[in-house]
Amino acid sequence: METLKINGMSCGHCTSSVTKTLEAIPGLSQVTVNLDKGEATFTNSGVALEDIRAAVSKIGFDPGKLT
Ligand SMILES: [Cu+2]
Repeated sequence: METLKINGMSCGHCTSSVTKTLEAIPGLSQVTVNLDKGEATFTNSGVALEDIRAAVSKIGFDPGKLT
């Protein structure tokens, strides 16, 4: 599992947007987004971090570092 910080989520709609966006990326699975922690966790089979960060930015959130 990898964990990515995601800044800017403020409610359940935000978490579901991020969840759907990450689930739509081929290669990511078991996506869980935690609003309180501001984090997304997922299993990544070979997707470049920059591609994941770009997808999150595109829908208006600020992706941080992998932790
Ligand atoms: Cu929201």
